Amino acid sequence: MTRQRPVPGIKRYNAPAGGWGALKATAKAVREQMDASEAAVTLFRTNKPDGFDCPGCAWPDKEHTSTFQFCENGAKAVTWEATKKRVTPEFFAEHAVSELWNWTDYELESAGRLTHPVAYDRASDRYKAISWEDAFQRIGAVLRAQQDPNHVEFYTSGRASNEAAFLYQLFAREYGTNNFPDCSNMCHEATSVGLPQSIGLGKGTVSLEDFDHCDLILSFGHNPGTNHPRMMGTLHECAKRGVPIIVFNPLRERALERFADPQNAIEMSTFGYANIASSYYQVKVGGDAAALKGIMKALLALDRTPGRNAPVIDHAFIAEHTRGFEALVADLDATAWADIEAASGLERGALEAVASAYAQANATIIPYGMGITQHTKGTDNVQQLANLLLMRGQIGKPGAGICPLRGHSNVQGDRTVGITEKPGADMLARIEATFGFTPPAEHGHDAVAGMQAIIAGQSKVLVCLGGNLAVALPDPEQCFPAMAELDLAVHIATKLNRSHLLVSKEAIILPCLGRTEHDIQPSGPQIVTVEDSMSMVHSSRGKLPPVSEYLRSEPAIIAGMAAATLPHSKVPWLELVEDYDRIRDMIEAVFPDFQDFNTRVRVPGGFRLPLPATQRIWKTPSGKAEFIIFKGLNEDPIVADGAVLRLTTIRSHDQYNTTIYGLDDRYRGVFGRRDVVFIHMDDLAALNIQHGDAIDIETALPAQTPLRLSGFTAIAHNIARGSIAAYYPEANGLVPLTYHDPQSGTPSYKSVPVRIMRHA
Ligand SMILES: Nc1nc2c(c(=O)[nH]1)N[C@H]1C(S)=C(S)[C@@H](COP(=O)(O)OP(=O)(O)OC[C@H]3O[C@@H](n4cnc5c(=O)[nH]c(N)nc54)[C@H](O)[C@@H]3O)O[C@H]1N2
Ligand SMILES: Nc1nc2c(c(=O)[nH]1)N[C@H]1C(S)=C(S)[C@@H](COP(=O)(O)OP(=O)(O)OC[C@H]3O[C@@H](n4cnc5c(=O)[nH]c(N)nc54)[C@H](O)[C@@H]3O)O[C@H]1N2
Ligand SMILES: [Mo]
Repeated sequence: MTRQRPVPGIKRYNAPAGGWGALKATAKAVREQMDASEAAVTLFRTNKPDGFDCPGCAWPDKEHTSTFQFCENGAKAVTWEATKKRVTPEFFAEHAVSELWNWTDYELESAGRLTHPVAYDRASDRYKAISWEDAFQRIGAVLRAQQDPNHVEFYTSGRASNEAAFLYQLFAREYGTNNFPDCSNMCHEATSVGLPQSIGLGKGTVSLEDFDHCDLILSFGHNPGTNHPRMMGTLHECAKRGVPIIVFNPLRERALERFADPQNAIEMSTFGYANIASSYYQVKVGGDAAALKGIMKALLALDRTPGRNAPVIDHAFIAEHTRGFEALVADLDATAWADIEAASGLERGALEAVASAYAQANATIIPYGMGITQHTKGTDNVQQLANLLLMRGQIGKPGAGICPLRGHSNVQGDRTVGITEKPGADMLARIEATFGFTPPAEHGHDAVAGMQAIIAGQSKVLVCLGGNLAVALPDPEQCFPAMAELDLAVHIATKLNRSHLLVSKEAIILPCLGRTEHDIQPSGPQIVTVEDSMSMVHSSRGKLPPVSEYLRSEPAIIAGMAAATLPHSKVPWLELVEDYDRIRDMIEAVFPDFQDFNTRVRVPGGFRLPLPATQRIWKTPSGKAEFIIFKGLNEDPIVADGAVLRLTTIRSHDQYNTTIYGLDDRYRGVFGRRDVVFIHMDDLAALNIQHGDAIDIETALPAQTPLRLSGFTAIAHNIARGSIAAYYPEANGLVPLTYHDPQSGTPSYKSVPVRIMRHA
């Protein structure tokens, strides 16, 4: 290999993931945000039976009863919320909104926790303190003045508790709309739409215990060392047990290669580590469906091999439990190996080896993340994972199943308690029976449709329960200016972000309690509840004093807005928030799966919601699990031009979605910067671009005006050929808002055809 010239901020990182590097990074997060003594106690309270649920990821804990599980990025999430820094009315008096606009996303959030409700004052271009009562009255007045309730968008980000989310959907539905853009629409919507068609359940089927019994893991498109760090403990145990872990990822992610468990005293003292992946396949960006078709085709061939005594395909399971297998076989037979190899970037032999490992395993788990879902064919991708599992009867038995890695810590729970733009008849009937009003049945907007309605000038009010919608969505050039045309934007938030600075005719920021803080209501201290990736519902109780006496809880804020908007409401808003047990009783009344909610959630570890597919009960229209065919092999339109690459957008190790904790991405060898694009060295050479050159990137979609991003730095990286990667949200300007999965509405953040050229 030729020696690369030095590029500022780019260094090779040779150590395993985790280990001492993780401990050092945690100490740094604590030092920068909190008092060390306070932090030790706070971190110790994370994911304890009587503590709070980690606001980081949705990976479950061993029954939420284990001793402290160390997690660097969980520590960052907690210290970021429990910071000593404050954004007060004095802060806003000092900094005009137009000045703050020029701050980076990192600087905005690191200014600290919001302490007071504030409203935008156009004359001074500043946010100014406002009383809670005045804020609620103003919101109520604008909402009541709308001609049509469908002109209002109610956005939810997945950190909201079940109690907050339930009240929020109730408020919007009594007001009269199903416009529920939700962070899940940018995330695992392909799972929520795809899996019900396949197996009659839009959630994962495995539990944490299943990982103790599996003998093969096929991992697709997720980066747990950064995004689900507590999963690394599980993968580490499986690897030590000798379970093969086969990884499909265009990038060589360090934590999937080797990991040193900071909980393991021997590994730490000897600088030891475990190899995680037994085989690592650098599939092309967007090439997973082709790879999966290849594995299924090879599996068929094995099954047809004369003289095999044990059948490779579970024909008995298929006959009893599924439909559509013959059509799948016909499609696989008609698909040529050469096309599979070209579309996946993987060789036939490699895919045959995976099929052979799968054929020998008794219990297989497939975990997957955004590398599968955020595509124009995200729903179809998810369904290919289900097909592969169904072929060997790997759903509904111990140690096997499908394992979507959810994003936000309660994104799954928010959907369970009614945040959906397409409500089912059952839920609507129960809301009506419980509360005595008729909720709207007409489908509302998801995230992309909601923003499109704002751009069209049709939606006039945006209420955000957390999040940073404008920055999280694709195409800021369209989204940012449209936000300024709204009549009103309301943001319920813990920290300042760019969406708050897109001030509309009126803009109000309402500061709320975070997970880590005490929530005291008239009946006493409250717990809230959340649902993790494995459908376990458990309680979360904040432990720290609130950062300001003016904060209110999310349920209290929603109730305040609702009471001010709906003077003749059928819902006793203010009574409900006096004691959250009352909200949970209402959740139980609307969702029968929450039977005995208040009792069961007080059992340490909580309870699991029913998952029919785990008992081989398929809640599909046919009553069977369905094989669903992926038509063709490619998701992107074929651009007949060898210079077209596929761009994927990814998270660094120092960020939580649009929250940037720091500018390093240690495991990928990037320090102090985020303006880079990862490219294979042979692709660089073919384009006559050098490692470290400044480049411009331009979308290459037929019949679309190209979107451009300029002045990024090209970095030679171990990534599949033909694929390039850049950080989210910096690269969102290259994702067209209209380029999304038609079935689930999920933007194609993980595959956009682009060209790159030397910076002009
Ligand atoms: N610390 C931290 N934790 C988080 C988050 C965070 O930002 N920071 N975000 C939370 C949220 S909301 C979510 S949704 C999850 C996200 O968790 P992940 O799903 O892990 O998120 P990403 O970093 O977007 O991408 C994951 C991986 O997909 C790979 N990939 C990209 N394109 C493709 C492809 O076409 N095929 C395949 N097979 N792989 C591909 C990338 O190389 C990357 O390793 O994490 C949650 N947890
Ligand atoms: N290009 C590209 N774009 C993407 C993605 C990608 O992979 N690539 N991923 C997508 C995904 S998976 C997701 S989930 C979305 C994320 O989209 P969002 O959920 O909208 O964004 P976040 O960055 O998680 O939101 C951060 C803000 O939430 C607020 N916040 C934090 N904690 C709390 C709390 O406890 N309560 C309240 N009320 N507010 C709080 C803070 O003000 C903070 O600034 O982005 C999507 N966008
Ligand atoms: Mo997400």
